[in-house]
Amino acid sequence: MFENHRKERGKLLDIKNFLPLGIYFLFLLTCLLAAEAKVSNSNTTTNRLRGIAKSKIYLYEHTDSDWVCLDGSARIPYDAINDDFCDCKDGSDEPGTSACSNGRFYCENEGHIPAYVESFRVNDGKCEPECCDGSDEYGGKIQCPNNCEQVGFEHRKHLREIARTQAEGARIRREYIEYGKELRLERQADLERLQIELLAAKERVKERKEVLEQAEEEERRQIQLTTKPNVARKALKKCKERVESLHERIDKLHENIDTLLKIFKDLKNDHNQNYHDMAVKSAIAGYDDFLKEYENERDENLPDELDEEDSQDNNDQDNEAEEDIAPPIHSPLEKDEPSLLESIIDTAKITYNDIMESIGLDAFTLSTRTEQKSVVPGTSKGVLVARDSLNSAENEQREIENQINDINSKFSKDYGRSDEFAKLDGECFEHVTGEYTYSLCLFDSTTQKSNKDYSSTNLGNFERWIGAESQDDPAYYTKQIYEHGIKCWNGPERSLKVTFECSPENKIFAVSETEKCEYAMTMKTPAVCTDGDEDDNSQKNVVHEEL
Ligand code: MAN
Repeated sequence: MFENHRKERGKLLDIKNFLPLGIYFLFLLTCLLAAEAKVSNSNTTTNRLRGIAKSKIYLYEHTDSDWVCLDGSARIPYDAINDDFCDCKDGSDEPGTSACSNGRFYCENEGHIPAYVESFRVNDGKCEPECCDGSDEYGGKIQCPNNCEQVGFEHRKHLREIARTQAEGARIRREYIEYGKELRLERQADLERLQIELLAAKERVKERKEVLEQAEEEERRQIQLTTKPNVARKALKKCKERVESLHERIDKLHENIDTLLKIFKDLKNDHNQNYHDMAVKSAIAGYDDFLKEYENERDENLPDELDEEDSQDNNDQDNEAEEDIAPPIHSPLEKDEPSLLESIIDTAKITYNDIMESIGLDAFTLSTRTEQKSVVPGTSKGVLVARDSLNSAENEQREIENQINDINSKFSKDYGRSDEFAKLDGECFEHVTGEYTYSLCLFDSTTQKSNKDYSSTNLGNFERWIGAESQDDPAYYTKQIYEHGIKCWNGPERSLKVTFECSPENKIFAVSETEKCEYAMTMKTPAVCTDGDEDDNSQKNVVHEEL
């Protein structure tokens, strides 16, 4: 190919061999050649520099020696630049034509911003949007208008809008940072206060445990005091039951006697006295004797009055006995502690009862205070109050510990270089796509909900920041990963990566499933907006076109 170019250049040189044909023709020809050379030189210069950025023109300077490809892959005559024939491996000899597949054409785009398009798009009959000046279509296949003034105007307007939203985003971000700082200070103060409160709460629990132990000890003592009389009371109850059944038996016998007496009375009144039956007379005499004795005996024992007293006694004792069987859980309002005098009397009564029981006179035992106040373990007023008090102290301690754990877990979260994400902790956002509604609760979890049956699938829980390897890299706080979501059938556990982009508003911008059960989300947030005045050297985010 290099030879081809040399050959072209040889043909031009042969033209000079015609000069010796005549002075007239020589003069005429000289004038024509001079004129042609002038036009050709200016065309050549234009062509040679076509598609080259102003800043790169020095690389294409015309020298006496051959021109060297920018990658050094070949030496070619200067005229071979932009001659529509590709000589250099890097395509650098054809910046203004489509001859090299790997070349780039530079559009000046005056009034807008310059741009490069791939060489194959030069003179392809299409106006490239990147070349608003139409310079890529100089071949004549199509006339492309120069729109750069208008395009540049729109572009500058767009840039101003971007700058405005970026500045607004950065302003909000500064508020977030302020919020994060205050929150950290508040939490620090809360933590210090809670730690002091925890010490006091622990001390309270310790004291109340001791009080409960004392109350339980006192209760045990009370129970011991009541155990012995209770045994006696149970024996007494059995005796009373026996007495009752004997009373019933006596009543029955009285009834029988009354029946017999009535028979004898009838016999006495109705028998025929004229018969002088000795057996009848003897029976009537026996009846009279018995009746006299029976009535005397009944008068002496005054059975009705005795019965009444007995019955009253029985009732009283029954009540006491019932209390024995089901000892009362005495009211917390009752006075619990016996006075010294009461204790002495109780002790005397117990001793007296022991003696009476040992000689078989159980019915004459006396009830004691401790009997009336018998206690079920764990139910005495002292124990109940002490236990309640301990429970409430333990609850307070637990509550304080929970609050401390909560704060510590928040402290352990990385809210960004300047705590700019603290404000968004736990905030949830949704994004509806065709089939699913995705939601993201920042620093927590992310889900995919079916728009058909509303079933919800966990896509993962917050793991860490992944914007860059190092935390010092400004990009570090631009991406998060949520992992260990519900396992994909025949696949991995679901996971989601979020990329944050600057915007004054918090919103999920897009979600896609890049691989099966691996999701990518773009979220807009002011938390990553900076305007160059950042004191924390955060990354300067480019606001994306969607703004
Ligand atoms: C559900 C969704 C999809 C996922 C498949 C995998 O349909 O979670 O995003 O690709 O399960 O089976």
